[in-house]
Amino acid sequence: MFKTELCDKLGIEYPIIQGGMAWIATGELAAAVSNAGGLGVIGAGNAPGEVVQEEIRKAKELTDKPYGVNVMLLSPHVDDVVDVIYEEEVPVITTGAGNPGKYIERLKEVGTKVIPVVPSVALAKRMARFDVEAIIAEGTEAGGHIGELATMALIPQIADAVDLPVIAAGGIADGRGLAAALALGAVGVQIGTRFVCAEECTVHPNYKEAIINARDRDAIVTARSTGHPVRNLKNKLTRQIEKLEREGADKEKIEELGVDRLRVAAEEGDVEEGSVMAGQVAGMVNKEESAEEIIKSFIEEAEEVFKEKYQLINI
Ligand code: TUI
Repeated sequence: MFKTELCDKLGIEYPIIQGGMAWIATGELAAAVSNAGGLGVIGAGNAPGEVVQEEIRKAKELTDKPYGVNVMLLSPHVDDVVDVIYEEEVPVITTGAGNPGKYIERLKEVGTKVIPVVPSVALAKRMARFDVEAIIAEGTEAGGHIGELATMALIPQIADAVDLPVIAAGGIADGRGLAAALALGAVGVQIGTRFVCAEECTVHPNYKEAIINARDRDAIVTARSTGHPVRNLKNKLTRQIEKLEREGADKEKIEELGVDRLRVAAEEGDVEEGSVMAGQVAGMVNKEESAEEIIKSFIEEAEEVFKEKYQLINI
């Protein structure tokens, strides 16, 4: 009903990839999204190889469908994580915060498809020189570590610049966003914030509640002065960081305040002292639902958009 070339490329039913969110996207969530017809993705973040392997094995037990792992290329364990991905013959990896170039040839041996996440045209062009399957273009509306450009401006520019399928990320939380992304030249979407509130997501319930209670202007950017801006929900931590930035504190001091804070929010459930990373769409996520319900609603809403458009054209 709603196929694009991404579905054929990855062997999935719907053109929806789940964001590989560190400390949040476990094997359970990834398997649930894959079982619902999307591509579920385990977030490796800064975790050691053995921990990522455990999550991969969990996902393999829970689904026979294709799934992925997000490799955070700044992780101190990245080489071990790539060894595990090779050993487990993971079908797809998405990558963030760097260039996966040096790993690609080896991963091809076991059939792993590589999809880098990029925030700019220059980086998209650099990744396109390698044997990658597609590019995820992530706009500044996304949660976590972000680039400068908005999704609306980024997608068409990357789609024009590279001869690869483009997947849109950042600022998309429902079928209207999926339809818009396709109109801009994307072949699919990556969804983070809405999947945090999936029933199968094992993140601390306080984290989900913080997103459900968030309003339109609550997902703010902190740590801009460090050169590594992060989008997270307003709380005690963001107020502390903002105060330091106003006072012109050293980059090191501000970065120190952010260390380990995602774990504090996601695992311990301390949503005041921790970093509750979430996208600008947090205000659109108003309930907990199963991964299947989320994917179904995306598809039904996007179909509705195209049906309405089709009617308009024919009036
Ligand atoms: O990676 C993200 N978002 C993230 S990662 C994260 S967890 C984390 N934990 C500890 C330290 C750092 C992160 C939370 N949110 N988004 C994808 C993304 N990738 N955004 C920007 C980039 C990117 C940046 C530079 C991709 C490539 C790149 O290349 C640089 C180069 O020189 O090759």
